[in-house]
Amino acid sequence: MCGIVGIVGKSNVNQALYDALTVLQHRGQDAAGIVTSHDGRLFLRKDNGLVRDVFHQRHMQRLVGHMGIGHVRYPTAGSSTSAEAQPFYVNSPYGITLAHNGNLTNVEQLAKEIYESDLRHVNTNSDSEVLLNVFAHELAQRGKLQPTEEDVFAAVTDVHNRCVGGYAVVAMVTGYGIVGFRDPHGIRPIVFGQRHTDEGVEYMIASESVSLDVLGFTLIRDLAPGEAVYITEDGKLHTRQCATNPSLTPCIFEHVYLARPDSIIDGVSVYKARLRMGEKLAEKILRERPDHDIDVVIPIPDTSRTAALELANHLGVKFREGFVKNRYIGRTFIMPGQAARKKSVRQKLNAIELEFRGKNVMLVDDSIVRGTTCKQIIQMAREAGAKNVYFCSAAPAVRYPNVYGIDMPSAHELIAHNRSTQDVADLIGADWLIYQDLPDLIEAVGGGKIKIEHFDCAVFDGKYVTGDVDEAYLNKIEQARNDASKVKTQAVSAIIDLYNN
Ligand code: PIN
Repeated sequence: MCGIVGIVGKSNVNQALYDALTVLQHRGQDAAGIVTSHDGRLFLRKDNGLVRDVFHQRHMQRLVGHMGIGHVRYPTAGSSTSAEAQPFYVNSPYGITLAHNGNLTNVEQLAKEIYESDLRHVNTNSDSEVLLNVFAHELAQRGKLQPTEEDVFAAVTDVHNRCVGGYAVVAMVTGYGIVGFRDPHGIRPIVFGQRHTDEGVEYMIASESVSLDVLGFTLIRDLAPGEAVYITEDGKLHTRQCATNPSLTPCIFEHVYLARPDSIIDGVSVYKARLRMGEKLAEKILRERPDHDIDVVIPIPDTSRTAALELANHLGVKFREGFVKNRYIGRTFIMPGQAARKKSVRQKLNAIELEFRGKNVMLVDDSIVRGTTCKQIIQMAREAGAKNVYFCSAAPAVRYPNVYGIDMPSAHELIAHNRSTQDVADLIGADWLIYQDLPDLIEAVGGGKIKIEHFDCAVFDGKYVTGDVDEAYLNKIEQARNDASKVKTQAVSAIIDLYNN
């Protein structure tokens, strides 16, 4: 998961891009980058780290220009080098830079085509650089010295014809404008908006509406699946449906925990969706155990709070903050001769004992992925004196990997893969485990004022909306991930190696 932003402004956009990236920081803390364009020149700063650590005064001073794009990256297996920080750059045609959120499922085939047919060199193992080269190649095919919006949209159509997977993209064509586009299933989110200044109208394209709000932009709308928006350097806005068969199946996990609650995705308030998740969970609890003995509902901070609050309301049970999160977790220093140690849950969360002692507590989290964190949290609740520890997940059991840009580990790392609810309850040590039912989650997100019937729910039901993901593909990425973590080879290159063999 990553965050992307693009701004065409009337004055320098460096500060606005920086601010927008800090608002999107929850989408990726691994690397950050900004590129701006001024007088036909590009200015780029990108590196590993948080936005506040990557950009210093001297970098910001260099990032001049009235338009630019930015990116924050989430760590995925094998993507930790600064060379893979985005935006990526390719010099021909025009000088194009690109930032991408998502993942291409046919990257190995594209990488081969780019090298063998398009005669282009890709310098990293990132699928985003592959995507950039496909877009650049297709735009170059128009053979124009000055590309028009028609040329840009035709290139996006060609990208849709060649690229499969989940992708929300911003790309800057130096000296001409910024294009944003969304894959034909609309898996990953992307919105655009405008703000009025004394100098004229400025436009922003971003992963989430919250970055528009915070910077004083008004949301115009989400990009439709397959649609592109092109804003020229002089501030003219064009939109076009570039896919032949678009259909909206957005990633439901954005609502579970990826997106900020104050964002609106495809017209649905993430906050309201989470409230409804809590309501649905309460109904399920009352169906399963009408005579439940829950004394108190306690969220595991932060994402689950909204669902937990509504769950408690509907059960008529007290909602209490039983865990306090340390907002200032420091770096982990690697000492000579020692391997890097992960911060323990205990360093991040502390229990308020009086909320647990002698009580039957219902802990609520947004999801259970590996099950490692919740196991430790349940243990903490017991040590704080809880009589019984029940556990509720606002999402259904995560049983299958994500292939559209969320770093959901390979199947064998998922605690619920090939396991029943009771198996998982036993493994995490819960006295009772309740998962949200998938139809309830779909209703919670898509059953509000704005109706959405179909979502990408692959992590829950194993149905991949792009239709190209089969057992063999999943085995390949599992193998690639293992290789990546064992010998630190890059996931994409391992896929390519497997493909070539
Ligand atoms: C919570 C994010 N949320 C917490 C992510 C833990 C699964 N985990 C998914 C629960 S927040 S585990 O946004 O950081 O507040 O199942 O893998 O142990």
